[in-house]
Amino acid sequence: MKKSTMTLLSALLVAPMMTFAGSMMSEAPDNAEVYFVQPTDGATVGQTIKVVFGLRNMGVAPAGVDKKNTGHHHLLIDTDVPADLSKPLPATDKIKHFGGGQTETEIELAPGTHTLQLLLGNHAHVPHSTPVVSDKITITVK
Ligand SMILES: [Cu+2]
Repeated sequence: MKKSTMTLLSALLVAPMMTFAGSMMSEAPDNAEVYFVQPTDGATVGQTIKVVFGLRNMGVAPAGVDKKNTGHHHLLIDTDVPADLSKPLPATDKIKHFGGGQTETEIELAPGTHTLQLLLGNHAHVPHSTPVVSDKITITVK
């Protein structure tokens, strides 16, 4: 057998196993939905903002708890959803984790226009295979 054929064969055998072992993603139901209860899109708010997270057709579980059809909230502030959703979400000033299973928070923002978006992550902070992400809302802080 030629070396190139062997390489191809081993790649074919190894690739599916690596995909399985390497993926930290969880499945989400098709009708899963994450949204802001408050604030609403276009709202004008003070500098201390109560944010309430809504989730339909899935449950909230703390980080570390691997239970089907659950996840925990991540609040994206003035940033886009990361391009690579196959990895755990970083924890930054712009990506806040609610790994305790919290469904609301209070944030402080400077006066001006800001965007907020919610993205659900699984037990390992990885977005689901079909990402459960809210609309991006814009608020004005006075
Ligand atoms: Cu997280």
